[in-house]
Amino acid sequence: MSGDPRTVVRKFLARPQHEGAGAVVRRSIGRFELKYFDPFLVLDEFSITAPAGFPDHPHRGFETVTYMLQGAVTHEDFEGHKGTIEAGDLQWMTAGRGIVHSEMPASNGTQKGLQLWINLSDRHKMIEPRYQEIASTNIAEASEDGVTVRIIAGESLGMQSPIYTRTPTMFLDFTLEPGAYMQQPVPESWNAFVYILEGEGVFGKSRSSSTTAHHLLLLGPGDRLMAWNKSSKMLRFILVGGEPIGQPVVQWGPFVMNTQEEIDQTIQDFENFENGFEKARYWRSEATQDQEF
Ligand code: FJE
Ligand code: FE
Repeated sequence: MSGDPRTVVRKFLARPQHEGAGAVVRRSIGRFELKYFDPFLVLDEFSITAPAGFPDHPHRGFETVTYMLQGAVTHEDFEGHKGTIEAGDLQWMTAGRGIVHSEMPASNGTQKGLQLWINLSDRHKMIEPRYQEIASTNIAEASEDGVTVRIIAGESLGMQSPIYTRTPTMFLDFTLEPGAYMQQPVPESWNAFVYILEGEGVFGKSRSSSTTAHHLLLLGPGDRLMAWNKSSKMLRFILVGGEPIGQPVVQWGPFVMNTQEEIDQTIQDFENFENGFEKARYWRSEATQDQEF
């Protein structure tokens, strides 16, 4: 490879905060100090224990990617789409012009996972909603020299994910045994980050200091990432990259558009059950039907 490897330019520790109804998230992208990392709007490492969860709420203008780490979450939407994702499973939801759904715990104990919000360009904000779901057993996995990678989106070690990414994106889940080293190409024009799930690792340069779990590392320019596990425990992290959209972002909670006018229109559409929110008028999720929120 001819270009330079990417190095770490900023580092954040994601501390727990409350979101939804009693849910706890470690938010890295989307918090005050890092409002947007084009095209990424939010990265949450979430933790929910019943009765906590994310009851009926809308989305418009972006995609949500939910990747389960532990336990299970049931989602239901206003079109009657319903399903449960368990540890290792993936749901890639394109909200497009509008989704209203609930995301609630589906088993005892604590459900953990990652949720990433990926922006859509102005041309794609109002597309039809779409789901892509992959069960854990069907996620491509490759291993080589102490490195195992699960390919959520994009490609690695010669294997490719079937997920279609409207905004070009790569999402790889790496596990490195003690002593292992990895190298992964990342397109030069893309923004990319690492989020550490478990253990500690050295990223970018072999001689840099190591980073532990729940840290987000923003990567600088370059054409690949190098990482080392110099510890005696397993290292697990995700590497995510995306093509920047380069357009203005106006966000109002779960609605992400390009202008304030479009946000005002979206709030009206939601309140009047129009332009994609028609089915929200009489819908309430089964999970929240008997409850008051
Ligand atoms: C949301 C607050 C929220 N992170 N991680 C405001 F919490 C949410 C939301 C989530 C969410 C859901 C899951 Cl399953 C996992 C999450 C935030 O639902 F959409 C808004 N607007
Ligand atoms: Fe949601």
